[in-house]
Amino acid sequence: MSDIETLKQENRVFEPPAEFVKNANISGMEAYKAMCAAAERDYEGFWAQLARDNIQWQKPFTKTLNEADAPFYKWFEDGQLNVSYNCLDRNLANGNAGKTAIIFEADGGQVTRVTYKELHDKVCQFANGLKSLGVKKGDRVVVYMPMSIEGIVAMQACARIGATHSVVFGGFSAKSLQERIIDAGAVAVITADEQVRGGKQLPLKAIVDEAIGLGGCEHLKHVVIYQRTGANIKLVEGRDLWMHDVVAGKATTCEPEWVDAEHPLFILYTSGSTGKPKGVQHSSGGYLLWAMLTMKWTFDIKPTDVFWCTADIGWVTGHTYITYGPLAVGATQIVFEGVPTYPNAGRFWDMIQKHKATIFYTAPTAIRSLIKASEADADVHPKKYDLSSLRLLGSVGEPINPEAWMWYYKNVGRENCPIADTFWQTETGGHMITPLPGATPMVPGSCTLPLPGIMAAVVDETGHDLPNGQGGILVVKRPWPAMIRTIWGDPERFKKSYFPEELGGKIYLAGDGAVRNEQTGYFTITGRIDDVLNVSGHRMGTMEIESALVANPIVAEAAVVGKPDETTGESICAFVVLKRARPTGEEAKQIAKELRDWVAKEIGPIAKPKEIRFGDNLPKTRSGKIMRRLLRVLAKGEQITQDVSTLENPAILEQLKQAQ
Ligand code: 6R9
Repeated sequence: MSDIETLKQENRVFEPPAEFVKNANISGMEAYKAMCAAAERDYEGFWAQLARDNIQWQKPFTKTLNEADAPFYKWFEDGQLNVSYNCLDRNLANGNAGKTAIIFEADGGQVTRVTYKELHDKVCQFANGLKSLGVKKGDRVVVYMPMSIEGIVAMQACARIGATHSVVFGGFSAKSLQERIIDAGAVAVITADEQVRGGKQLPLKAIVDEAIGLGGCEHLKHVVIYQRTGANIKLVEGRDLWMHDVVAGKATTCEPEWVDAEHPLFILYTSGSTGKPKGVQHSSGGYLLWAMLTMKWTFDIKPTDVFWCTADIGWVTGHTYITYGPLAVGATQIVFEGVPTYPNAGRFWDMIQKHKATIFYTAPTAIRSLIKASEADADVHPKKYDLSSLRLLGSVGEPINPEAWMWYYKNVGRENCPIADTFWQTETGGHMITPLPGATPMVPGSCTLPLPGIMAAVVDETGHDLPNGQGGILVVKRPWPAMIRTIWGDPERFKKSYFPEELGGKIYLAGDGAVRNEQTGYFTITGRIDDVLNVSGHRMGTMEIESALVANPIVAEAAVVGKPDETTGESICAFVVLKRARPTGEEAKQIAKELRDWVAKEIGPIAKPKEIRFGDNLPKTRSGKIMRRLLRVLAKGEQITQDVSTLENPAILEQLKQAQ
């Protein structure tokens, strides 16, 4: 039975623990429904009130939502604020100066703590340093950093001076980095000498050099390097500077640059259905508001919590739930440099025990791999650790299958912690559909109901509502403050990708399929409806990988599809036609390895196909379209039962059936 089939029959319901409900920020379903009703009644008034109550505005806004230029919506447009001020200075003023902001644990286990005052001072010093280099409001700065206090400092310092950051995940290749530096028109790159993961030192600065060496980065003036390992690296005179030199002697105060609510706080590149990644542009005011509200609503954050989001700052989850959300609400959070399996697969549980984490937010792929590891080695089973500090769990990045949900609930949460299965996207800025831990009865595998103010729906291809029980496409019918503002440099693509004419041009197309339960109306996400794969919670465009493959001189054609994978959710399967004869046996293995390494070099190791199959050709229609749906069936190892009569070359299917 497929996961979707199991889910349709999933009827286990888990009520939130009574004790949790009693103390929750949103307590009980009635409270949730009342908030939803308030948003329905007066949509703008609902958001305006929240924005006034949560954000410290330098200049209050008078207009809430401007729809004149839809879908280029504007929120709180005449208000002015500074995001870093809201995350740091506000906490100094309200008694949190001496509170621990970050508990940083390095790969090797060393722990460093910084208070809100210390973090504020570091951010101000670096902001002053960036200013002294000539970086100013509106400039773009690429951040290519390991998980570190300094990574957060770099992002916050950009926000402080009104520079727009674009974080590139440390696993991306020189070529991917170069493309992003060019697309963003960055004036500076902030990086580290190396990163440390799983006991290994991996280069970062050398990759920056390689990226710049590929050309086209003339707008780039500075490379600032955080010294993480002390490795021997080359410095380019007049361009490269150590972070410690940039901050040396700088003042620990820095007047924030007040920006309009719509000022772009960051650009974050993500995969879409074409080869070129999209620079998702976010605002300052609306984004910050949602980061704060979802910390309060979904994570029920309280002053005494120790919050831990295991994401990397290179992904949106690390932006909203590490760099911005937790700080804006004055929380104490854990930041982790390493990987869940080093020095052993008990690392997460050990850290929860040691730092007394109360809220733990991770990805299904991590949970599934830790289930496997704890089955192989009882010593790393969560039961072996004292996890009694936990009161709430979260999941993000991909659908969590009911089996993994149950394991997480029983073994990590000891049947006493609600699980927030949070559905959202880079484009949405924060959570969209999720149980509220003190209100929503949970069903394993369902992200349940939209947050108050989020008008999510399931519709057909023409934008008409579908009845519960019928699968369709997931949309959001009204704009919300944290939504994507545009695709950097490509407003037309923004409109086409997210507000297609077929749906009327004004409702947001998420790119996922969904179905609502007939009785409860609960949402279950059925997966992407476009050519985007989700591998270990990382978004990868099939076209991106195909372009990388065909860029190799020996490749004539390539088609990439997703294949269900027990641990990573989906895995990448590539069908490749070479310019020479189809290789078999050892030769095929050898070439497959070369191509895998090639993709790692072109995009990054996360994009490496797990499987590569060679054919004399690909299955095509008479008009020459590759029939990917047939390739998906072949990748799964299933029999083709679909109609193949439109296929020009049916014989090719037999050849591609065989895995190498
Ligand atoms: C936050 C993040 C977005 C895509 C999204 C969907 C999948 C994320 C999910 C989920 C089912 C969940 N996704 N959370 N699917 N249940 N709780 O992951 O952003 O990297 O942009 O990925 O991830 O397919 O469209 P991003």
